[in-house]
Amino acid sequence: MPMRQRRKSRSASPSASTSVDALLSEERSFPPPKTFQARAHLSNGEIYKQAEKNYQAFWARQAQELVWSKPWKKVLQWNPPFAKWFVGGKLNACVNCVDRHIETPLRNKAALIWEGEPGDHRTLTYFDLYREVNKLANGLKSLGIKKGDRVAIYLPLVPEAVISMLACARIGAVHSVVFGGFSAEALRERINDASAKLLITADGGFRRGAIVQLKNAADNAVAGCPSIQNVVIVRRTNNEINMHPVRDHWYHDLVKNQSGHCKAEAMDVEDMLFILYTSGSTGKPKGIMHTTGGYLTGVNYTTKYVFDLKPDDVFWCTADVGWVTGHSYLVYGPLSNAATCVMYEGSPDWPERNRFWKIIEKYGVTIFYTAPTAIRQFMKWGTQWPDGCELSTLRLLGSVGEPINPEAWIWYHKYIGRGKCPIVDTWWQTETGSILISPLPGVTSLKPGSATKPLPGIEAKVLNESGKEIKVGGGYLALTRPWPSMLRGIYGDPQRYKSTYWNRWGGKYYFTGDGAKKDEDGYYWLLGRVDDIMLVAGHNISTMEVESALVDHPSVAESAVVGITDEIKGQAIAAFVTLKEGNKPGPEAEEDLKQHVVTKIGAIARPKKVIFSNDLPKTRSGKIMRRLLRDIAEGRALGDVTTLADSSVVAALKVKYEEET
Ligand code: 6R9
Repeated sequence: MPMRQRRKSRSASPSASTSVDALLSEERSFPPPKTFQARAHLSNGEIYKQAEKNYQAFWARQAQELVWSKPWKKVLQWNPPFAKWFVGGKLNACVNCVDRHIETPLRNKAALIWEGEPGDHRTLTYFDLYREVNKLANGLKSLGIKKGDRVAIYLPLVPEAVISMLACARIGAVHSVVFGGFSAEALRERINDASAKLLITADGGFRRGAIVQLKNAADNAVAGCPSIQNVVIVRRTNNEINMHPVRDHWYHDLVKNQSGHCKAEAMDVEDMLFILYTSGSTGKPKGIMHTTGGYLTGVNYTTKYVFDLKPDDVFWCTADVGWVTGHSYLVYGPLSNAATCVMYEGSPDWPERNRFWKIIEKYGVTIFYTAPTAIRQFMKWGTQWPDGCELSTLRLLGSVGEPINPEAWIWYHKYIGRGKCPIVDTWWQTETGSILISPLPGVTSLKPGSATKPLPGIEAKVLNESGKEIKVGGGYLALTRPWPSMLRGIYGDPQRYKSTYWNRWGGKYYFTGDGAKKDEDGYYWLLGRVDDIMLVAGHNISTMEVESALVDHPSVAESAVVGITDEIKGQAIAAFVTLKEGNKPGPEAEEDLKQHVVTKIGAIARPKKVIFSNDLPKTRSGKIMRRLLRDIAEGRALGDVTTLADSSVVAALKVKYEEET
């Protein structure tokens, strides 16, 4: 069993602590706006009842929304913890995302509206996408790629990233996308784990006006990857690169003379569609496997109903394709629904801090899906940036990746949604494939900070250590029956699949690793990873609750809270805090913040230390690495920092911490 889980199981289940109750009593409820509801796909709770009547029949109805080349025989074969959905069926993911639309008037609809960081711009219609994908699929075949082969993709956020994923899917190759911000070492480890035969990369990518040398990193990685036979390079930045005479091929040369038609493989429903590595905070990255039919059913269904997607929407999910959010809500979910997707290559503050709002204004974005870490960054920069932009096209906002603290929720609602857009706070994981806990925007009354309820078809429960359900109160979040887009395992390691997700309750339920609390209305409040629960003088306090209290203070932009060993209390609280621009750190500010937490939560949650810092260590997908903060706060040597977005942040923080304490 991995370290972090052993550590987790030592602490008792997170119980209802005063702070969440305080939050709940303060919270306001936001029913769906009447005008939104009037047009929504779903405007009452009927679908929940239908799904509960027979969940397998419900999922079968969702699967029927896809095109199948052969119908399935059996909806579910459940041999815990191994599930097969829509057994016997055949389909192709690329056909579902592209071909089926070009046989209709959707042929000329914009599929991807892409903007590069320097301001260049491309729009690909569904037909354009079809043509590009087919050419590349033929190109990959010409390099010997066949059904079942693994192809690694290491690209900036350019249309070729989407085209590459779909081209793999078309010929039945399994893609493994590695985020372009990862190092050569991280890329090498992932290529080798999957024994990928081919790598698709680029000369470089743009980030804050500079060129990220992707090809250099790829060369360094591939030097240690015996399985790679060919490397295909997209020309993006035009910087000089080394071309290996046999191994390397320019993308544009490869596709130049290929036919624009390539037969799509009829894939078995349970054939692998992709592997995606998720790092977690310790241990070797896990190659999460998703298969074709179940995954596509999950993302197709959730994109339509969670985002209330309509034919005229302009949908912008800001995630990179290197994360599961990019896979599910930039590629497979929206394209299988024939959506128009906005895609932006670069940084939100380039050349100015209003770049996102300018993009929304320019393309008339109607649905905007981003992460709390970005929202808190926008809060820190101030409202003058969105204020100057035309955001009136927006009709729905989404959040994913972390619990969104009520303060950030309200800010997002007020300054981006201008008070009229529902917010869907969507809880899910790389492992779950698609959104599982989320409001339905035309149905659910929202409570800021709560992901609300499991979607129709999903059964999630809050359990205690021994597997007993907690109807009202806190515990472990478990998924208590299979769902179509669930992971099918960890690549090459079935044992780790069992021990990581299925050991806690004797193989019966899937353990999410997250703590959650259910309130009297049956709403779920995600409390973060279970190893982020502190035990202070015998009370369970979630780091997220203290962070919420801190961010609630007008001077605070962001905070990360960790438990540190304390002789008297068992654990005490250390708070790392980033102040909004124009606020001064110092002993007075420290005392003020401690007092604020006492007022919001109670004396039990008073931080022992407040450490001011301009940056917090985050993974490249924006999640705060609390493990590293604990190392700093407890004076230990720093552990693995390879998945950090900026590793200098921790080193600087460590020095500062040691000076101050
Ligand atoms: C999609 C994604 C999964 C972990 C998950 C949880 C946290 C994601 C959340 C949320 C509270 C939300 N998480 N969404 N916590 N509210 N709306 O982020 O996948 O990168 O695998 O992370 O992220 O802790 O277990 P992944």
